[in-house]
Amino acid sequence: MQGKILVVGSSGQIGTELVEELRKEYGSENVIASDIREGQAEQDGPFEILDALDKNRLEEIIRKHHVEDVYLLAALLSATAEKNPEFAWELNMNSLFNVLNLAKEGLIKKVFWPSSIAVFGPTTPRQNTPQFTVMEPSTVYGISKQAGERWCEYYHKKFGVDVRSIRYPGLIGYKSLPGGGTTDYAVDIFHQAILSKNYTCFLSENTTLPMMYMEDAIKATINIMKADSDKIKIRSSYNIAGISFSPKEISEEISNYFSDFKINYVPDYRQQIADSWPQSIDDSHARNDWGWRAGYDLSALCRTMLTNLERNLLNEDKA
Ligand code: AKB
Repeated sequence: MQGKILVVGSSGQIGTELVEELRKEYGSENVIASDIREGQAEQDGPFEILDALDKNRLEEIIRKHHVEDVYLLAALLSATAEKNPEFAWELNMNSLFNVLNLAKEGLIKKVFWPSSIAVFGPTTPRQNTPQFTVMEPSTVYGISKQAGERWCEYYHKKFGVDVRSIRYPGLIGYKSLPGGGTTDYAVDIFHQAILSKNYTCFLSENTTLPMMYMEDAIKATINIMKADSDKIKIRSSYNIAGISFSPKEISEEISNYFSDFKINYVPDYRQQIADSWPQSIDDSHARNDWGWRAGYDLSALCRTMLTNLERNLLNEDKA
Protein backbone atom coordinates (compact mmCIF):
# COMPACT_ATOMS: atom_id res chain seq x y z
CA MET A 1 0.00 0.00 0.00
CA GLN A 2 1.20 3.49 -0.83
CA GLY A 3 2.03 5.52 2.29
CA LYS A 4 1.63 9.28 2.52
CA ILE A 5 3.43 11.50 0.05
CA LEU A 6 4.99 14.93 0.55
CA VAL A 7 5.59 17.22 -2.43
CA VAL A 8 8.12 19.97 -1.67
CA GLY A 9 7.72 22.90 -4.08
CA SER A 10 4.08 22.17 -4.85
CA SER A 11 3.26 25.63 -6.21
CA GLY A 12 5.75 25.52 -9.08
CA GLN A 13 5.26 24.45 -12.69
CA ILE A 14 5.73 20.71 -12.06
CA GLY A 15 4.43 20.69 -8.47
CA THR A 16 1.03 22.08 -9.39
CA GLU A 17 0.33 19.29 -11.87
CA LEU A 18 2.10 16.54 -9.94
CA VAL A 19 0.04 17.16 -6.79
CA GLU A 20 -3.17 17.10 -8.83
CA GLU A 21 -2.25 13.77 -10.43
CA LEU A 22 -0.95 12.15 -7.24
CA ARG A 23 -4.14 13.16 -5.44
CA LYS A 24 -6.24 11.57 -8.20
CA GLU A 25 -4.22 8.39 -7.88
CA TYR A 26 -3.74 8.09 -4.10
CA GLY A 27 -6.48 10.30 -2.61
CA SER A 28 -6.23 13.99 -1.60
CA GLU A 29 -5.72 13.28 2.09
CA ASN A 30 -2.63 11.16 1.31
CA VAL A 31 -0.74 13.83 -0.63
CA ILE A 32 0.67 16.72 1.39
CA ALA A 33 1.55 19.75 -0.68
CA SER A 34 4.18 22.16 0.63
CA ASP A 35 5.81 25.32 -0.60
CA ILE A 36 7.38 28.51 0.68
CA ARG A 37 4.21 30.27 -0.52
CA GLU A 38 0.62 29.18 -0.98
CA GLY A 39 -0.42 28.02 -4.44
CA GLN A 40 -3.23 26.10 -6.08
CA ALA A 41 -2.46 22.82 -4.31
CA GLU A 42 -3.48 23.94 -0.82
CA GLN A 43 -7.09 24.28 -1.92
CA ASP A 44 -7.80 20.60 -2.52
CA GLY A 45 -5.97 18.81 0.29
CA PRO A 46 -3.39 19.14 3.07
CA PHE A 47 -0.89 21.96 2.62
CA GLU A 48 2.08 23.09 4.73
CA ILE A 49 4.25 26.17 4.40
CA LEU A 50 7.83 24.91 4.05
CA ASP A 51 11.15 26.46 3.17
CA ALA A 52 13.04 23.53 1.63
CA LEU A 53 16.20 24.77 3.36
CA ASP A 54 14.65 24.32 6.81
CA LYS A 55 15.49 20.72 7.75
CA ASN A 56 13.77 20.88 11.17
CA ARG A 57 10.50 22.03 9.66
CA LEU A 58 10.78 19.35 6.95
CA GLU A 59 11.26 16.71 9.63
CA GLU A 60 8.33 18.10 11.66
CA ILE A 61 6.00 17.85 8.62
CA ILE A 62 7.17 14.32 7.79
CA ARG A 63 6.55 13.17 11.37
CA LYS A 64 3.22 15.01 11.69
CA HIS A 65 1.74 13.45 8.52
CA HIS A 66 3.56 10.08 8.69
CA VAL A 67 5.06 10.73 5.26
CA GLU A 68 6.83 7.87 3.45
CA ASP A 69 7.74 9.28 0.04
CA VAL A 70 9.08 12.75 -0.76
CA TYR A 71 9.13 14.49 -4.14
CA LEU A 72 11.60 17.38 -3.88
CA LEU A 73 10.84 19.95 -6.58
CA ALA A 74 12.10 23.19 -5.01
CA ALA A 75 14.93 24.62 -7.14
CA LEU A 76 16.14 27.68 -8.99
CA LEU A 77 16.08 27.01 -12.76
CA SER A 78 18.77 27.78 -15.33
CA ALA A 79 18.07 31.43 -16.21
CA THR A 80 17.27 32.60 -12.66
CA ALA A 81 20.24 30.69 -11.25
CA GLU A 82 22.64 32.62 -13.49
CA LYS A 83 21.42 35.83 -11.84
CA ASN A 84 21.89 34.53 -8.31
CA PRO A 85 24.52 31.76 -8.43
CA GLU A 86 25.23 31.52 -4.71
CA PHE A 87 21.62 31.22 -3.69
CA ALA A 88 20.97 28.76 -6.54
CA TRP A 89 23.77 26.54 -5.30
CA GLU A 90 22.56 26.82 -1.69
CA LEU A 91 18.92 26.04 -2.51
CA ASN A 92 19.51 23.33 -5.09
CA MET A 93 22.12 21.47 -3.03
CA ASN A 94 21.05 21.95 0.58
CA SER A 95 17.39 21.13 -0.04
CA LEU A 96 18.62 17.84 -1.55
CA PHE A 97 20.92 17.13 1.41
CA ASN A 98 18.03 17.76 3.82
CA VAL A 99 15.90 15.13 2.12
CA LEU A 100 18.71 12.62 1.50
CA ASN A 101 19.84 12.86 5.13
CA LEU A 102 16.33 12.28 6.49
CA ALA A 103 16.08 9.26 4.14
CA LYS A 104 19.45 8.02 5.41
CA GLU A 105 18.14 8.36 8.99
CA GLY A 106 15.21 6.13 7.98
CA LEU A 107 12.52 8.82 8.13
CA ILE A 108 11.75 8.73 4.39
CA LYS A 109 11.24 5.54 2.38
CA LYS A 110 11.57 6.80 -1.20
CA VAL A 111 12.84 10.07 -2.69
CA PHE A 112 12.14 11.63 -6.09
CA TRP A 113 14.54 14.36 -7.14
CA PRO A 114 14.49 15.97 -10.58
CA SER A 115 17.60 16.44 -12.64
CA SER A 116 17.69 18.13 -16.04
CA ILE A 117 19.20 18.11 -19.52
CA ALA A 118 21.23 21.02 -18.06
CA VAL A 119 23.69 18.44 -16.67
CA PHE A 120 25.09 18.29 -20.21
CA GLY A 121 27.38 20.95 -21.60
CA PRO A 122 29.09 22.20 -24.75
CA THR A 123 31.42 19.17 -24.94
CA THR A 124 28.53 16.65 -24.80
CA PRO A 125 27.39 15.06 -28.11
CA ARG A 126 24.29 17.12 -28.97
CA GLN A 127 22.34 14.62 -31.06
CA ASN A 128 20.74 11.65 -29.40
CA THR A 129 22.74 12.44 -26.25
CA PRO A 130 23.61 9.14 -24.52
CA GLN A 131 22.78 8.29 -20.93
CA PHE A 132 26.48 8.02 -20.08
CA THR A 133 28.63 10.63 -21.80
CA VAL A 134 30.82 13.70 -21.31
CA MET A 135 29.17 16.03 -18.81
CA GLU A 136 30.74 19.46 -18.40
CA PRO A 137 27.78 21.77 -17.66
CA SER A 138 28.49 25.49 -18.04
CA THR A 139 25.58 26.87 -15.98
CA VAL A 140 25.21 27.10 -12.20
CA TYR A 141 21.96 25.19 -12.50
CA GLY A 142 23.63 22.45 -14.55
CA ILE A 143 26.54 22.20 -12.12
CA SER A 144 24.10 21.88 -9.19
CA LYS A 145 22.10 19.19 -11.00
CA GLN A 146 25.19 17.24 -11.95
CA ALA A 147 26.52 17.41 -8.38
CA GLY A 148 23.06 16.40 -7.12
CA GLU A 149 23.09 13.34 -9.38
CA ARG A 150 26.44 12.27 -7.96
CA TRP A 151 25.13 12.70 -4.41
CA CYS A 152 21.97 10.70 -5.17
CA GLU A 153 24.04 7.81 -6.48
CA TYR A 154 26.41 8.09 -3.51
CA TYR A 155 23.58 8.02 -0.93
CA HIS A 156 22.08 5.03 -2.69
CA LYS A 157 25.32 3.05 -2.85
CA LYS A 158 26.69 4.03 0.53
CA PHE A 159 23.54 4.22 2.67
CA GLY A 160 20.92 2.32 0.64
CA VAL A 161 18.73 5.40 0.13
CA ASP A 162 15.98 4.62 -2.41
CA VAL A 163 16.33 7.74 -4.54
CA ARG A 164 15.02 7.99 -8.09
CA SER A 165 15.53 10.72 -10.64
CA ILE A 166 14.91 11.77 -14.23
CA ARG A 167 16.56 14.43 -16.36
CA TYR A 168 13.65 16.62 -17.41
CA PRO A 169 13.80 18.35 -20.77
CA GLY A 170 11.86 21.64 -21.20
CA LEU A 171 8.32 21.08 -19.91
CA ILE A 172 5.19 22.47 -21.53
CA GLY A 173 1.76 22.53 -19.92
CA TYR A 174 -1.31 24.77 -19.79
CA LYS A 175 -2.16 24.42 -16.10
CA SER A 176 0.89 26.13 -14.63
CA LEU A 177 3.58 28.60 -15.63
CA PRO A 178 7.30 27.87 -15.70
CA GLY A 179 9.57 30.12 -13.67
CA GLY A 180 13.04 31.09 -14.73
CA GLY A 181 14.09 28.43 -17.25
CA THR A 182 15.72 28.67 -20.68
CA THR A 183 12.95 26.56 -22.21
CA ASP A 184 10.14 28.81 -20.84
CA TYR A 185 9.58 30.36 -24.29
CA ALA A 186 7.82 27.17 -25.37
CA VAL A 187 5.01 27.85 -22.86
CA ASP A 188 4.93 31.61 -23.23
CA ILE A 189 4.57 31.37 -27.01
CA PHE A 190 1.14 29.71 -26.61
CA HIS A 191 -0.11 32.41 -24.22
CA GLN A 192 1.01 35.17 -26.58
CA ALA A 193 -0.35 33.39 -29.66
CA ILE A 194 -3.80 33.40 -28.08
CA LEU A 195 -3.63 36.84 -26.44
CA SER A 196 -1.89 38.94 -29.11
CA LYS A 197 -1.01 36.71 -32.11
CA ASN A 198 2.50 37.98 -31.67
CA TYR A 199 5.56 36.64 -29.89
CA THR A 200 9.08 37.92 -29.36
CA CYS A 201 11.30 34.93 -28.72
CA PHE A 202 14.45 35.17 -26.58
CA LEU A 203 16.07 32.27 -28.47
CA SER A 204 17.02 32.29 -32.15
CA GLU A 205 14.78 30.58 -34.68
CA ASN A 206 16.79 27.38 -35.19
CA THR A 207 17.61 26.64 -31.53
CA THR A 208 16.47 23.04 -31.24
CA LEU A 209 15.99 21.75 -27.68
CA PRO A 210 14.52 18.61 -26.09
CA MET A 211 11.00 19.32 -24.79
CA MET A 212 8.10 17.35 -23.36
CA TYR A 213 4.38 17.76 -22.76
CA MET A 214 3.69 18.00 -19.02
CA GLU A 215 1.36 14.99 -18.94
CA ASP A 216 4.24 12.82 -20.18
CA ALA A 217 6.62 14.28 -17.57
CA ILE A 218 4.14 13.62 -14.75
CA LYS A 219 3.60 10.08 -16.05
CA ALA A 220 7.39 9.50 -16.02
CA THR A 221 7.67 10.92 -12.50
CA ILE A 222 4.90 8.79 -11.03
CA ASN A 223 5.97 5.66 -12.93
CA ILE A 224 9.62 5.76 -11.90
CA MET A 225 8.44 6.05 -8.27
CA LYS A 226 6.02 3.12 -8.72
CA ALA A 227 8.60 0.82 -10.35
CA ASP A 228 10.07 -2.05 -8.33
CA SER A 229 13.36 -0.97 -6.78
CA ASP A 230 15.41 -3.57 -8.67
CA LYS A 231 14.23 -2.09 -12.00
CA ILE A 232 15.86 1.24 -11.15
CA LYS A 233 19.38 0.40 -12.19
CA ILE A 234 20.57 4.00 -12.53
CA ARG A 235 20.58 5.96 -9.29
CA SER A 236 22.07 9.18 -10.63
CA SER A 237 19.32 10.16 -13.08
CA TYR A 238 17.63 8.80 -16.22
CA ASN A 239 17.53 10.45 -19.64
CA ILE A 240 13.95 10.72 -20.89
CA ALA A 241 12.98 12.05 -24.31
CA GLY A 242 9.81 13.65 -25.65
CA ILE A 243 9.91 15.94 -28.68
CA SER A 244 12.73 18.07 -30.07
CA PHE A 245 11.84 21.30 -31.88
CA SER A 246 13.04 24.85 -32.54
CA PRO A 247 11.11 28.13 -32.05
CA LYS A 248 10.64 28.23 -35.85
CA GLU A 249 9.11 24.73 -35.93
CA ILE A 250 6.71 25.36 -33.05
CA SER A 251 5.67 28.73 -34.51
CA GLU A 252 4.89 27.03 -37.84
CA GLU A 253 2.70 24.52 -36.02
CA ILE A 254 0.90 27.35 -34.17
CA SER A 255 0.36 29.15 -37.52
CA ASN A 256 -1.82 26.19 -38.56
CA TYR A 257 -4.29 27.42 -35.91
CA PHE A 258 -3.67 31.20 -36.16
CA SER A 259 -2.70 32.12 -39.71
CA ASP A 260 -1.92 35.71 -38.63
CA PHE A 261 0.50 34.60 -35.86
CA LYS A 262 3.83 36.46 -36.04
CA ILE A 263 7.10 35.65 -34.31
CA ASN A 264 10.30 37.64 -34.15
CA TYR A 265 13.60 36.74 -32.54
CA VAL A 266 15.60 38.80 -30.05
CA PRO A 267 18.06 36.35 -28.47
CA ASP A 268 19.35 37.31 -25.01
CA TYR A 269 21.70 35.70 -22.44
CA ARG A 270 19.58 32.54 -22.49
CA GLN A 271 20.77 31.80 -26.04
CA GLN A 272 24.20 30.85 -24.74
CA ILE A 273 22.64 28.47 -22.20
CA ALA A 274 20.49 26.82 -24.89
CA ASP A 275 23.50 26.49 -27.19
CA SER A 276 25.30 24.44 -24.52
CA TRP A 277 22.48 21.89 -24.21
CA PRO A 278 21.63 18.78 -26.28
CA GLN A 279 19.20 18.89 -29.19
CA SER A 280 17.85 15.38 -28.74
CA ILE A 281 18.11 12.67 -26.09
CA ASP A 282 18.63 8.91 -26.12
CA ASP A 283 16.28 7.50 -23.49
CA SER A 284 16.82 3.77 -24.15
CA HIS A 285 17.85 3.03 -20.54
CA ALA A 286 14.61 4.44 -19.13
CA ARG A 287 12.66 2.51 -21.78
CA ASN A 288 14.40 -0.77 -21.04
CA ASP A 289 14.65 -0.50 -17.25
CA TRP A 290 11.19 0.74 -16.24
CA GLY A 291 9.17 0.88 -19.44
CA TRP A 292 9.19 4.62 -20.14
CA ARG A 293 7.46 5.85 -23.36
CA ALA A 294 6.43 9.40 -24.27
CA GLY A 295 2.94 9.83 -25.69
CA TYR A 296 2.82 13.34 -27.22
CA ASP A 297 4.30 14.51 -30.51
CA LEU A 298 4.50 18.16 -31.60
CA SER A 299 1.09 18.33 -33.26
CA ALA A 300 -0.70 16.65 -30.30
CA LEU A 301 1.10 19.00 -27.92
CA CYS A 302 0.08 22.13 -29.88
CA ARG A 303 -3.51 20.99 -30.26
CA THR A 304 -3.86 20.22 -26.54
CA MET A 305 -2.11 23.41 -25.43
CA LEU A 306 -4.13 25.72 -27.66
CA THR A 307 -7.52 24.14 -26.98
CA ASN A 308 -7.10 24.16 -23.20
CA LEU A 309 -5.27 27.43 -22.85
CA GLU A 310 -7.76 29.29 -25.04
CA ARG A 311 -10.62 28.01 -22.88
CA ASN A 312 -8.79 28.97 -19.66
CA LEU A 313 -7.76 32.42 -20.84
CA LEU A 314 -11.24 33.20 -22.18
CA ASN A 315 -12.80 32.08 -18.88
CA GLU A 316 -10.36 34.33 -16.98
CA ASP A 317 -11.51 37.22 -19.17
CA LYS A 318 -15.17 36.57 -18.33
CA ALA A 319 -14.53 36.24 -14.56
C1 AKB B 1 15.32 25.17 -17.65
O1 AKB B 1 15.14 25.65 -18.78
O2 AKB B 1 16.11 25.64 -16.83
C2 AKB B 1 14.54 23.94 -17.27
C3 AKB B 1 15.30 22.69 -17.54
C4 AKB B 1 15.55 22.26 -18.92
O3 AKB B 1 15.72 22.05 -16.62
N1 AKB B 1 13.29 23.92 -17.97
